[in-house]
Amino acid sequence: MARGSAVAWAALGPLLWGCALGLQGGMLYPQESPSRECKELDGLWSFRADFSDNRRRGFEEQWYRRPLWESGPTVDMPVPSSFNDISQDWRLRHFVGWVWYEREVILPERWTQDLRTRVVLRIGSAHSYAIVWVNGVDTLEHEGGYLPFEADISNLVQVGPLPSRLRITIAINNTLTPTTLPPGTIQYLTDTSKYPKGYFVQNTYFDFFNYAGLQRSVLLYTTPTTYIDDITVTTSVEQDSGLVNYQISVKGSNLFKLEVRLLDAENKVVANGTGTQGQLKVPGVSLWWPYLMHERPAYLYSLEVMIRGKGFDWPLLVKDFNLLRWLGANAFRTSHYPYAEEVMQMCDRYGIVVIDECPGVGLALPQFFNNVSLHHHMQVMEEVVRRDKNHPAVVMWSVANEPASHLESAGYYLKMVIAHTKSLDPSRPVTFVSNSNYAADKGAPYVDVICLNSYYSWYHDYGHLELIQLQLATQFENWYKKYQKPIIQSEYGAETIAGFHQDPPLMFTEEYQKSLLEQYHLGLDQKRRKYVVGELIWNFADFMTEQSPTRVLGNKKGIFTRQRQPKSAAFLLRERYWKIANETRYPHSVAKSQCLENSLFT
Ligand code: BDP
Repeated sequence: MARGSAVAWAALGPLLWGCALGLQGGMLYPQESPSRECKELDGLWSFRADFSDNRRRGFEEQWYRRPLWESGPTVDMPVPSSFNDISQDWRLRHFVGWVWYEREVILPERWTQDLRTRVVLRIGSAHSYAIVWVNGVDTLEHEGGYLPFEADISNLVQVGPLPSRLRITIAINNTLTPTTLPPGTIQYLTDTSKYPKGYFVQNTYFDFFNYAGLQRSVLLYTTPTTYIDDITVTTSVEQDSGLVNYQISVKGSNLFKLEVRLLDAENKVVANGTGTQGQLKVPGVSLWWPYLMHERPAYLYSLEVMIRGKGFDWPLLVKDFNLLRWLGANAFRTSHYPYAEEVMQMCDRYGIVVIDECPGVGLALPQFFNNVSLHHHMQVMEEVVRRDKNHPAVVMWSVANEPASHLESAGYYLKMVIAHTKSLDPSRPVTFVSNSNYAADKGAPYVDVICLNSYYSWYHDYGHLELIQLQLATQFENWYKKYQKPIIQSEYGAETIAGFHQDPPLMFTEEYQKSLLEQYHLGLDQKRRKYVVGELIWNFADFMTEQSPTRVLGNKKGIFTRQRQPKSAAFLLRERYWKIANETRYPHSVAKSQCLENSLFT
């Protein structure tokens, strides 16, 4: 955002909001203010994995009733982090079942004595099913990793004599079932000549390691008892004025007076309002604009981002955004689950466009398209939209990655999830990412933008880079002829082991990755000014997967290593992205790329 200029949250075009969220209540990101305090609970928690045969000893012995150390040994576990990579115990890395976290907190006296204060416990994410106890009292349950959940615990902490310590116990189960998102299956291997009794494995149908635990921040925060529960902001532009429509939901009392102030990047008030809904007008508005994006044609170019491990990590986050800016990239898809809220805030600040994807990945088997899954999937979309609706960076929702969309049942399922998402937010396009054939795909009729993953000269025609341009052109032409919709190449890439070199290029070398991308780019350039509106390579950085003969310490399609060092392809992409950015010297483009300095709820 240009400093000193008036600012509104105008996104890429006029937005109309008809949001009717099914979920009760909002999920605002906690921010300190004169009336709200936060207490982060990041740091060391006590931890135990329940290795008992049925994984239920913790419930049978009610571990939540007393301090965890009283029921057996515990280990230190950092929060946020994935528990899998922390210890030297291989059993924990591959553990499936219930793990137990515990942390004691001393609360400020005011929080427990002042009955005009609400105390809320908020968990940034717990993968994948969580039960929370506060001082041994069952307080909260949540299904699904990657999204926040919270509970008002005032009643538990504001009782009688000061509870000097608050004990928070969280049991988390990372088991994936046919109705979780992503889905998975547990397979018992019963051949006793090969496997011990009761032996099972968890099968997943996606290509990343099923990291689990408290992977995002846990915190306590306060609000007054009459408080703002949710804010929905939509924006539009009228000549040089920005129009900010707001809807505020207040809870706790009907006796309140609401004053609304819109602040710019320097915290100067640029518009005022009153009441729970209204419109603010910002004359001479400076619009949010994607990094290096020109207007005609607006084009997304970037990499899919897969965050290492899954524990939220500020240094890594800032490094990744510095890399994105170095590359000149202006977009990514949150493959294949919603990223931490702090990532979304960085996208707003740095002008990075987001295709916001829910954890609808691995919908590979016919049995995954059932009514229970559909209901849960819709609920997850409600949670995603509720959390991310106010981010100007979010330009599109993605409800799934590579579902088996050639199935009739998948067609109905995708139609319903997409329709539901549109009803939650009519202002943004909705898509899912397909790797099906254009003639067979049953979900494509319902999307606004066709997103395609293809791996020419990687998963087939190995080594035959000379085929890419032909096959890519055929792909684009077929899809466009059938649907006449904008298309994004949402994945393409090649596995590359940093330091492997061979010329002429061979698979797995840095030269092969570069040449493959070059061939794709030639193909993309043929369609770029027509209907292809974005190219997202797979992948930003190498990432961990389950073990398999096709993965060498994880997926190596990154243009950066897992340690964020560039492979040769990173320099190729950097050149390409900056060239595209400079092609049109539109005033909003390179010279004046805008990004927001402040998050919405300051
Ligand atoms: C695509 C998936 C992605 C994988 C990628 C690959 O969407 O999650 O990591 O293939 O195989 O099909 O590298």
